[in-house]
Amino acid sequence: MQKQHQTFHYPEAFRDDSAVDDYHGVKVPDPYRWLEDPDGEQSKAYVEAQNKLTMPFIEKCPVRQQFKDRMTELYDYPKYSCSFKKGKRYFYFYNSGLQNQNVMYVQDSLDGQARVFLDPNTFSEDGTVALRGYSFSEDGEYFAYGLSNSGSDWVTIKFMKVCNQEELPDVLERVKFSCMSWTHDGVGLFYNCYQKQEGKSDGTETSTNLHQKLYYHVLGTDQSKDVLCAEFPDQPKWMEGATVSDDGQYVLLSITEGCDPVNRLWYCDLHKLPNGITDILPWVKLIDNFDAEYDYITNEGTVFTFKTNRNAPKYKLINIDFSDPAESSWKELVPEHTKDVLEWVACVHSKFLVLCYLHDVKNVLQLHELATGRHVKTFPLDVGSIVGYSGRKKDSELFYHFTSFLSPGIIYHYDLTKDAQEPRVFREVTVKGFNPSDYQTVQEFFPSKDGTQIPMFVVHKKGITLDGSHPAFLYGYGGFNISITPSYSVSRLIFVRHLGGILAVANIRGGGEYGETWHKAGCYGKKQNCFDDFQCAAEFLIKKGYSSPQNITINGGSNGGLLVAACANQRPDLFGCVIAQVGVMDMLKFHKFTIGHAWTTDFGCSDKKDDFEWLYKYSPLHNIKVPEGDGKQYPSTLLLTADHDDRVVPLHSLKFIATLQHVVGRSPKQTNPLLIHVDTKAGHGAGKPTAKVIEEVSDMFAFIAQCLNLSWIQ
Ligand code: X98
Repeated sequence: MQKQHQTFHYPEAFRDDSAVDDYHGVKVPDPYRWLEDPDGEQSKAYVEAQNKLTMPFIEKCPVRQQFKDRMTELYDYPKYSCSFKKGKRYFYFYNSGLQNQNVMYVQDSLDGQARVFLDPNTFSEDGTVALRGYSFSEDGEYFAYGLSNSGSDWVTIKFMKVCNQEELPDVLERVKFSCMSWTHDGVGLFYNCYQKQEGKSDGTETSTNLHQKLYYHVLGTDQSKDVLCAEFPDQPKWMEGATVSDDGQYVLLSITEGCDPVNRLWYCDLHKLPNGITDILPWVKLIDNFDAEYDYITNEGTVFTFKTNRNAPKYKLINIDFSDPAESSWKELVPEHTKDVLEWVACVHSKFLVLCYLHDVKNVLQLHELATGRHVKTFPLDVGSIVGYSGRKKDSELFYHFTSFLSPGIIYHYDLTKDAQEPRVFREVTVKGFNPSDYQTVQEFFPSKDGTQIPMFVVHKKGITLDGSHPAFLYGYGGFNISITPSYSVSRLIFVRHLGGILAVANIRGGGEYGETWHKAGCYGKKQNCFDDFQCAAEFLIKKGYSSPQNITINGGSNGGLLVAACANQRPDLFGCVIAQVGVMDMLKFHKFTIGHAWTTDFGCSDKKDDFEWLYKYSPLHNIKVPEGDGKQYPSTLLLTADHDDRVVPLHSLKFIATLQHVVGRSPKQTNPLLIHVDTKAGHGAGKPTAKVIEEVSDMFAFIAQCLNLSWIQ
């Protein structure tokens, strides 16, 4: 099959030459500023025109239907979450295979009959209403749950009586980035919301989210009667999550001012409120700076256990006695590991702690004693990730959910009352029609530009020849302390199985793979490290004979969309195809829209001169140029975004594509497509219905197959 060379007639986009911003004396044109208004007639027509060009291109790719059919077939396997106990009942999530949303089931015992408890599929025809957060009252008799529409971050909280699944009249609106924590008396719960803003709030707006507040809602009352418990009028960016302690006596307030793993830690002793919760709480400011993270684990009386990165970038456990809170009196319960990152900790069966570590991007699960921190046992685990856990202080059992590139999922059950026993496989799923033993996962380490060793997982068919002929799908994220651990992806495995591909996942800097030092090595003025790491990943794949430049697709979403767009600008010669999903593209303006201000902790902010200088150097929108050299062109590019993405608003992708098509798309040597698809009734990704997930991955891999000239291998 010959590669199609096609001339594209990109939609006309008006260039407003009068739109120019001044950053510290530097004039920066912003000709597509009008695209920042999602409701403008011009913007709407522009989106429509782009979709009209993109969708026929994708739909005519011969691989599109084959991919979709195979995806529909292979994705149709049962998916379970860990079971968890609330009050006297057990609950779990289940998806029979292709249901748009996971269904919550209830059982009276682990082997009792399961009944549907909450089925979000009944909330909309097309599956676009999704469950976003939930919380049971301490006795398990009341259930609060958040619903979000079309993928937006906005949430409506509703309530249900558990015994008869009776819907209660309480409704909480204007909720976003919210905690949900009940007081143990079952009277009500803490949650967060924002003041009413001008205009719409359905997730298609771009207005900034400032002045988040903490409220207490008393069950059975109107939201207008909710008690304001914390607000920070002088600190518009502060956000605050409340957690009621395991013993019900305290409420802990974790205050953040962005996405960094640091927080203030205030608390209130609920026993010292003679009239209950009626006003702003009398907070005790235990930690009143943003120097480190303090994550509440549990407490025994006034002795509180926290996971912290205070002087410990790989995290450790400490005890702070609230009756003697001076830092000099803090006790180290489990010291920082020399190499492994302590990712999360849970208290279980009164006296134990479950510690989950990340060891070279693979999870390790351990049991320790709460009283001493002593290591009791390490749970047997294959190479992969723990993607689910349940088991609280008052439970005598725990469940954990394991997955990896080639294992769709195993849920283990461990009964702590029977300590001689090993965890048993509680549920194991297999995917019919896909034999994992035909494939292998290798963890490679390659040097980046500055010599730093970067890990990368590579998944491929066993026995392939490393002759550079294979198409590679290289994924990365590189930011916000987020670690990209092994995961099972049907669409990527179809790429490996039916398009002869190699899957590569690079654990570049900016993530949390080796703790806070690794994260910070990809922040602010060091953001270029992320791009260097990713480009070196591609060069390594080429050097080792896995692939070759024209056969490499790079993919990332959100901060990873920024990553792949910046890399395409910097090294267009290194990649054949770029798929940037919901990316941050305008690094000079991201802080102005919705929750963008919270990302200055990784990116910095163009309001500051130093920050402006490094942001301007790599901002995808501001660094688009025609690749130098005869016949050299920009990789085939597909941007994906959606109308209800209020995390990374679509204007980032729209301004980027307008500039790309204007600067590069008009060059006669540019025959590779430069396209965008703007989905409707979809957001940043959370809660996306299965039907939309299948459409999206089919579009992506059809585009790759078309642009890289790949044919379907039966
Ligand atoms: C966010 O922007 C996360 C947004 N966000 C939350 C919640 N709390 C937050 C508190 C402070 C700052 C941001 C917060 O979602 C939250 C709380 C309770 C329940 C649910 C949510 N993130 C970054 C992001 O989306 C990185 C990952 C999280 N980005 C998009 C970074 C650049 C592109």
